[in-house]
Amino acid sequence: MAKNRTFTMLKPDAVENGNIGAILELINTSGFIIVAMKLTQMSRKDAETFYAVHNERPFFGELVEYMTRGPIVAAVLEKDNAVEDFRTLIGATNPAEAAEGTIRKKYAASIGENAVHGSDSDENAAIEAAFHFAGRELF
Ligand code: FUP
Repeated sequence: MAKNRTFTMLKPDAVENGNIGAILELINTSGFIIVAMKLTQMSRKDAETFYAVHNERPFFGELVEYMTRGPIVAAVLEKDNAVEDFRTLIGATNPAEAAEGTIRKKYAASIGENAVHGSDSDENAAIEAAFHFAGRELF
């Protein structure tokens, strides 16, 4: 399996709850290398664009409120099979359904505030990384 990249955000609840360090530790010990990272805050327009695929869904307004209420950590991670392996590490969207040991099982409160994002395809990983990082910020 070739080395490839995925994009993640440690969402506002993870930052507010002081879980940046613990989550990055899990990411690193699971074999992911950080190749870009920043603390940043999404504007309303940023969040509406990033989550445009969900704009007809009933939870869209709450999702935008949540994702803009405080800073996030945006990062790009490299590993063999990065997209799929990171989805496994974060666990199901709803933390109540997430497997033991996953980031969402450990650190997420609810489906609406689920601590962490992970890209769902190589194509979306590239789009999402480019949304948050300039070429010179990727290593
Ligand atoms: P995931 O790929 O696991 O991050 O999940 P989705 O892309 O399906 O959803 C993106 C975000 O929308 C979730 F992280 C939280 C929010 N969401 C809800 O609030 N309610 C839902 O029923 C589904 C998603």
